[in-house]
Amino acid sequence: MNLTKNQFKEDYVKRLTLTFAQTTTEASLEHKYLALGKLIRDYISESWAETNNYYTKKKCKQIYYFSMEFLLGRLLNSYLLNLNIRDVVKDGLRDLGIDLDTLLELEPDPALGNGGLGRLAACFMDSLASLGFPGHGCGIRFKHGLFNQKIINGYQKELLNNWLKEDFLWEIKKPEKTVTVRFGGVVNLVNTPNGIEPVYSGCEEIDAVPYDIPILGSNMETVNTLRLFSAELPEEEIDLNGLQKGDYQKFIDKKFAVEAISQILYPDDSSFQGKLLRLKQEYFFVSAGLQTILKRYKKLKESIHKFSDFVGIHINDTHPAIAVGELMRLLLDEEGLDWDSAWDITVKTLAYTNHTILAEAMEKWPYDMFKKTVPRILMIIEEIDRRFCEEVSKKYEEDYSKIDSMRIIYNGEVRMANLAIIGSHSINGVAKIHTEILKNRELHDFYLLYPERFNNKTNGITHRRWLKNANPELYKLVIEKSGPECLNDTNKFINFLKYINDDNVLQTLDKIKFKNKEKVVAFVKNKYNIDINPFSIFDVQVKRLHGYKRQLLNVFNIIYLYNQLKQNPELDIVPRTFFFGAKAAPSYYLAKNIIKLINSVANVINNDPDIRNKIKVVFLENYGVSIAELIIPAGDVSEQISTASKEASGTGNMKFMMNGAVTLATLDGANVEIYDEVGDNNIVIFGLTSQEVMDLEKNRTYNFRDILNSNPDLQKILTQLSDGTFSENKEEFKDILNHIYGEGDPYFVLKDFSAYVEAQNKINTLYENRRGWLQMCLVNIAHSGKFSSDNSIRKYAEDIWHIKEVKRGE
Ligand code: 26W
Repeated sequence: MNLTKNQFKEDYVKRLTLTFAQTTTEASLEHKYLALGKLIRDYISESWAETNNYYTKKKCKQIYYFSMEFLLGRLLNSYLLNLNIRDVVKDGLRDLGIDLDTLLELEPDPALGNGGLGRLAACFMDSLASLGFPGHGCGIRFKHGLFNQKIINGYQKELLNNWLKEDFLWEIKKPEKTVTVRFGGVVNLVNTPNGIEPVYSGCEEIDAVPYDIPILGSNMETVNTLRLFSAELPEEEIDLNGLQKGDYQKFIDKKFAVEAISQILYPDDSSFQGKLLRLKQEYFFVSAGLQTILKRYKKLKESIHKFSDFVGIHINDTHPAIAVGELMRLLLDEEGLDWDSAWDITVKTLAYTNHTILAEAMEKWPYDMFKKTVPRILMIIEEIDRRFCEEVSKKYEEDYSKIDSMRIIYNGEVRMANLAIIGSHSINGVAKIHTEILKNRELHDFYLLYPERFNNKTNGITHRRWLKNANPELYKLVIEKSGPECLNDTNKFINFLKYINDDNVLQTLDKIKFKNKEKVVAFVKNKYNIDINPFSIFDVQVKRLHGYKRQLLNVFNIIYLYNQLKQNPELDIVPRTFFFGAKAAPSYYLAKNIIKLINSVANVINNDPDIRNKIKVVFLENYGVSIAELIIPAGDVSEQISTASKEASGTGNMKFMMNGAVTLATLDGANVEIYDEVGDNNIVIFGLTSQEVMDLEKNRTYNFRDILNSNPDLQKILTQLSDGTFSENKEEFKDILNHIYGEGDPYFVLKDFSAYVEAQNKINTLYENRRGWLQMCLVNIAHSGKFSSDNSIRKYAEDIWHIKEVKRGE
């Protein structure tokens, strides 16, 4: 937008005075922040209304991205950047004696997601709006987001996240757009003059109250909507439940049970637990979202048969897969369509993305729980299942194993992935290798049945948040050198390659990285009182803690290095600082035990004078989007070391690459594509391949003892886990030891250990050649544009959603 400094100052002072009846000198920092936020909201509002009106007027096909999680991160700085007024605002505030960066730090970071899946949804929202696509988000307004992690004596403690403690600036409550969601009760199908109709009795009805957050595009005209629903007790219920009769307890219990639905985000992204409340959450936002979409559709006055020409709905993993049943219900019961028409519309409207192949994370609901909670949906799913079996048996005749593997209801469970696949016209994985594994192994039978539905959409990240906002100096350099065409097309980052031999550019890169590292040094000193060396290699592994992500492999190498340095303090290595940031699911004991190990190892190493500060270990508490924005720009080495075949894609790998780090990786997920882009000389690859892992798993031929017996270094490390080296309590690391000795090292940590140590040595050698290292960083940055979520979204738009960019002027 066009805004002069003086206009901004005038607007700001006015906003502050009108809202808080204070001048800039009297106002508290909090009020200064709030006034700025409210002013920016004003700036956005007009375009927001215009965008919506335009979409309706032009009847643009709109996409709704249904996701249980949206890990947005702070929004104020993004809004300023996308409005292109950050510099004006910063200067204007400075004139008023206010520091913008201090205000930005006051914004709460809404953590409405666990990790990769939720952050991907947020990147996609940004790209949709920035490219001018009509695409909105739909999810839950959790009162409490992902827990805040506190490390106490090395252990993870979970504290309640309370991001709504102060008003959240960016949401607008829309009570008039409330819809009703129905749970439980009994449904009977009765014959009426209008045909068969479901009659409900004894159900529970809940209000889904929408809160809208504007998603502002960098194109400065599109403002899409993220609509999050909150569960409330309907007003009539308050009466019925006895407020007037004085029966307060009953009322309180009921209100509590209803509001529970949007109280808290499940913090587990590693194992499916089949909890009733989670099923209710899923149905709650899916039903509310679909009802809203249908209401909007009615305003277009188009035939319901054309629904999928105007609406596309994307299912982000299986969490919203119940949409298949709910959309069928709405079309059959509310719109009065026949089965075949309803089914045709449903499949054409829905598309599904798979984000994991870990068996323990697959959603399978107990049949009885499903039936009690959403009886009408179960009836419909049973009919879908029956028809599906009929169709498949025509094709495969008596091959029952095929039918059993694909049908939805099986063994007393409702399998949500199967439901999503059968009810969608498109099924995609999130990286080439992941999609291949889906087609050839996990979902092979489905692939044979519906080959045309399967496609790959490699993940991406928004360079606006992960470069422009997190690392503004590097962004400036890339744009300046690679040309303005980069602004609209990150593929043009590749022009940066021209500077591969330009010493000035290489030195600038070096300086920018160093400054970013100094910021981290100051943060770590201030927060943990640990001194770290900005000249050391910043080796970073930040992501959820999970066995397959193998933080354990990283720690084992650190212990190995420690042992080496103890034996030979003169050992010539480049100083290193190992950073970890990771939350563990509260009930995931192995993961929590690994956090304790990292902290215990850190404590010993950081305080051992023999080590002479050659290595340091830092655990960054409460890793989330905000910490990521600090640490990723400072990373030299990006640790992407999952057991091959297990990480669907990864997106941290792309963020580090874009910020000029060298990837140390297995050939897993999108690492494979990063490798293909930058080539063998600009990445360090090690370890088992996916195929090798899958073969070992299939043949069950892996025996960790074979490795252990021939590797004294590993023997020593495992011994140290129970001999008092890292903890006085010799039982301290029993979950880790059991993971190796009891479970047989399921993620091949020991198997890949030597290769990893060798790869780390290679990093050391590469880093010693300063110029060569900087050239690698440059190559990585230049190729990172390929992994912008703008590219991913363009492909979703073209191949799956069939939507076009909207230019309002035209
Ligand atoms: C237990 C319920 C559950 C199961 C799976 C909750 C959450 C999940 C998610 C699907 C896990 C997830 O976040 N997957 C990650 O998705 C990213 C975005 O596609 C990928 O980059 C990661 O590789 C993948 O692990």
